[in-house]
Amino acid sequence: MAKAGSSMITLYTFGPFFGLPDGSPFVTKAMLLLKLAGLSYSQDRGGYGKAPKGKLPFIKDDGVIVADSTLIRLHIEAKYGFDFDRGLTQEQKAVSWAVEKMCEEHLYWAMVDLRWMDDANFAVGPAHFFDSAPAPLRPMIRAIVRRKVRKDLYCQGLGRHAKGDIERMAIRDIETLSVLLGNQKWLMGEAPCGADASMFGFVAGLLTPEFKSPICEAVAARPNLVTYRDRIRAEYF
Ligand SMILES: N[C@@H](CCC(=O)N[C@@H](CS)C(=O)NCC(=O)O)C(=O)O
Repeated sequence: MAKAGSSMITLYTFGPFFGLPDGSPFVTKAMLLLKLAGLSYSQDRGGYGKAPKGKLPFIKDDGVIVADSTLIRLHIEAKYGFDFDRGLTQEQKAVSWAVEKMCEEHLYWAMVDLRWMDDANFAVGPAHFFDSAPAPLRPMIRAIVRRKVRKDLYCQGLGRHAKGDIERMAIRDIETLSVLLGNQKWLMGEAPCGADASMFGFVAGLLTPEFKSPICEAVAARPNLVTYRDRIRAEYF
């Protein structure tokens, strides 16, 4: 079992955007997983072009590459013996896994839709991901990537629905998070579990004031989600 502090871990990120630790909820999740496990890491913003699965995050840990935030979690658990869900009952583990995957496989796509497909949100948000590209090429790069994201949304399925329907379904996710969190500090009580890393990434990402959407308003209208974001941000970032 490797000891925390004995390894060199590099986390490949997009970089901080919109006042968030990273523009991506999955990268933010990986950061919080590493922090919760007490592992120090360095960040490298230059990894997207060599990402083994074409997505961020991925890590390099003593030369071993692990791509995907959930596989990073499993790697930390296996290599460092850190159990993110220690102390949880089987039922709590099952619920927290379901919550995490609701965020990542459903709410995420609603977040992509509101950030990328709404013209005003795109202009204040993802359009800036390409600010470092040469000015004459920027409009073309923005249009190409936006077209790819539209196609991803269509292939995933959520992008086939009307905007109002996407919003109604995403707000059900938000209600679920708020009800399950209740008055607790963390999703499953007094201590963080694995799903909190993911939930924080999405709650924080939806609370950024830049983006205008009923989905973001639904998060902002739930004080327990706002204080959850504030508390974790203050303690870990
Ligand atoms: N299942 C992956 C999802 C990661 C993901 O979707 N990353 C997005 C950013 S939020 C990405 O890198 N997208 C770039 C692309 O699709 O080209 C994980 O958990 O790490």
